[in-house]
Amino acid sequence: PPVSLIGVPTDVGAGHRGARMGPEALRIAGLQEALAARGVDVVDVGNVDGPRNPWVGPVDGYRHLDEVVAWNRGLMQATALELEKGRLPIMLGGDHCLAMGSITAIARHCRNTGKKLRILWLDAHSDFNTSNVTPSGNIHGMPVACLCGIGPQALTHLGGDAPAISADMVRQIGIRSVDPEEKRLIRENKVEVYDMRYIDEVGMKRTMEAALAGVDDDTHLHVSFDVDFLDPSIAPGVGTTVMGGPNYREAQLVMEMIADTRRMGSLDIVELNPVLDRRNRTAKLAVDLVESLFGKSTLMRD
Ligand code: DIR
Ligand code: MN
Ligand code: MN
Ligand code: MN
Repeated sequence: PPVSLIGVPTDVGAGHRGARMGPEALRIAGLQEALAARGVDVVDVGNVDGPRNPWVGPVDGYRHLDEVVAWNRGLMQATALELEKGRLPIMLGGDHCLAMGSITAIARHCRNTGKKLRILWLDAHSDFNTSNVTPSGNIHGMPVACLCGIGPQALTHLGGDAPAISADMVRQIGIRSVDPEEKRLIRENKVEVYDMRYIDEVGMKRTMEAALAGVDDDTHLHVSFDVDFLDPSIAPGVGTTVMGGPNYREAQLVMEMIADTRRMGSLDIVELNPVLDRRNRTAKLAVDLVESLFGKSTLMRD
């Protein structure tokens, strides 16, 4: 399908400032040109607007809650608009709190069109914290919980009714940093997690086969790609790096196997922080991986 790039220059959900520059870094790394070169019809619709980052501490367990809500309302509308046009939205983040706005719109679109929703959450973190267990108050650590209906009313009910999704739609891959109480919530809610130990023991190919099991012609596949999923040695441009992530070849395989399903209907690229990067290499790597998501193979295959 045709693609729409939506810039979401927010870092109000993060613990570091700079992810607000992520959309420009991805543009400068040539995302639109790379997709166009693959024959994809791609337009850049520009940036969603939202409040500035007040850079203050948590209130009742949440940092910048009002600002996070405002950004996500705007993004939810922008995402819905592109989906209604039959286009595949790519969210250029921006911190991972933006997945609440994008996925709330995507889940509603799926309900309206009778599609099943499968969400691949590629991340070092589970992002399933709540206000009473978060160590930081940073809302980018909470979007999966909020989407599943656990969180502040303003975020759980972004789309009107809650929950926006059910936990059984989610597959988390690459996980290696989960806070102690967050672990309990993940178990309670039965989120399917393929952590790094699983990937080490079973291999990335079988991990992806498991995560994609059941995806069929009636499935809308949403990929929420937190670039801290990648090993920090290849992706230094993120605020919360965690050692021991997938290497370049494993990441390529993930993207190629997603491309093979031909079911990807939307994509978030989040947490890219150019302030922490070296010569924009993490953005360039993200573009390289997105090319694979759109069918560019590293091998001589068709
Ligand atoms: C941590 C970090 N679990 C928190 N989360 C991050 O603050 O909730 N998510 N970095 O991407
Ligand atoms: Mn559609
Ligand atoms: Mn994340
Ligand atoms: Mn993360």
